[in-house]
Amino acid sequence: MTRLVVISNRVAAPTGSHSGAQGGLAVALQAALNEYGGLWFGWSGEETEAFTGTPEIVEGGYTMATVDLEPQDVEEYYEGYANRTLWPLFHYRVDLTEYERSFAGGYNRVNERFADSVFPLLRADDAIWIQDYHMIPLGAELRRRGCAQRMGFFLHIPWPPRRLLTTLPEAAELVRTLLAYDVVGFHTQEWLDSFLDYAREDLGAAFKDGVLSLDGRSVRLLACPIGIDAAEFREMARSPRARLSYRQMRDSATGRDMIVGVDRLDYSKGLEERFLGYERFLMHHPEERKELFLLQIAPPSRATVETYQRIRTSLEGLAGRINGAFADIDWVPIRYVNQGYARDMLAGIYRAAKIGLVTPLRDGMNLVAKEYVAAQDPEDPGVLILSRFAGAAEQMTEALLINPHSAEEMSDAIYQALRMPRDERIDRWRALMAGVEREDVVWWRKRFTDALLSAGPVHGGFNAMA
Ligand code: ADQ
Repeated sequence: MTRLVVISNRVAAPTGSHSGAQGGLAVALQAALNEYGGLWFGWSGEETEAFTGTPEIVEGGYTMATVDLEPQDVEEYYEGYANRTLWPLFHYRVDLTEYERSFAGGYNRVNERFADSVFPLLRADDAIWIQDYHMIPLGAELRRRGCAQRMGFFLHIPWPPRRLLTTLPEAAELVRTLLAYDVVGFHTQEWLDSFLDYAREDLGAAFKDGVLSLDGRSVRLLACPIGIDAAEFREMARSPRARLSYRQMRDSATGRDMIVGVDRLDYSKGLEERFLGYERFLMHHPEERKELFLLQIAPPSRATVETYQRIRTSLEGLAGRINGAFADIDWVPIRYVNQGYARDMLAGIYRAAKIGLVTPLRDGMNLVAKEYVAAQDPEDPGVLILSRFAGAAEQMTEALLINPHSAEEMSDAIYQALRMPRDERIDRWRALMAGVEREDVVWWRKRFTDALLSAGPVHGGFNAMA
């Protein structure tokens, strides 16, 4: 029977405990692998003095195989090319992008190392699904080693506009490696179109019926928005721990309305702009001011990278300034917390919030927007305020869509959400929830694997995944 092989930078253990894997992607992939078994390969998150290439194997609902990397690998591949070159560039932040040849060299070296390590674990009839920007050239490396299996790639972050991508010295090379796959998936049509624009205009690729052709290779392009496990999340919102965190939030709110933001501490999430938009609201609506507060949960990520240290300092300053200017003896406008919470507790917190403020400057998808909707009380749902620049905005058109750069738009949307009649809140929520449930994580996985399956000859029982 054909196995699903998932390859991504970080992996989560099959026991259910996360081994450092972050966020929604880990949850989504774990669900797929747990259901069907298979192999998940990636970096352990650990360092070693000398790379061995021999993966450590952990068996459970699926097989987890991980390798350690050398310190120089981590510096150039992970902290360098992934976090300081591709992440900012693909989020349109050319101003923060670092163009270092050593980073590009390290990135290619580590992808070669991953290919060497995983190659012996592969079977002829595997279907291989490679995830995200850390591993763009891995498919090409595997093909070079003789892999003929079906291979797909999914990008979890935006694809930048052509003019921005051309600032990357290795752009053409990187894009050509994507031709090694049978299917390449993006969250939205917009990211797909940007990719297509570059491939056609700069490389002379042809495109017909969803298939891109270049240099004698063809690859199917797919817009495939990731979802959440909506049913699980809805249930979780009613669990005892969620009810407890819901009550704690309601009690501590003392009758005030809560706005919630939940994000990794990352400059792409628009946290500074969010604080400024909320500040604008406080300035423009003094009569409403003490009726609400903002809870911003932002666990630090990538703390060794300087741009992340800078944003952390800047946010602390901004929260301090706003609280200093507006707080009263019985009220603080911003509660700013830097820790992670268990998912069921998060569900209770979402449910207690009258407004979900999800305002990234650029985001591949954004799962928090979907989680917020799934956690709401159907009889008295809160209002989602969502950035137009999140991939999620393509699906979630019944949210209050705003430009996150505009403090005024944000302030107006907060006001509109606070005043929104219950009937309208219910109507909008029902439409949003229908989408979150219809296009959930199972739908996403199936849409991608179906495309991967139909891309090549069917071996064995891969159909069991459908
Ligand atoms: P991220 O940038 O990590 O993901 P997002 O999609 O919002 O962004 O997922 C974050 C996840 O982390 C959510 O599931 C959220 O609940 C969780 N989380 C955040 N803060 C938390 C906290 N304090 N405690 C506990 N959990 C917390 C990348 C892309 C996104 C894309 C996903 C999946 O940047 O655009 O949606 O991958 O493809």
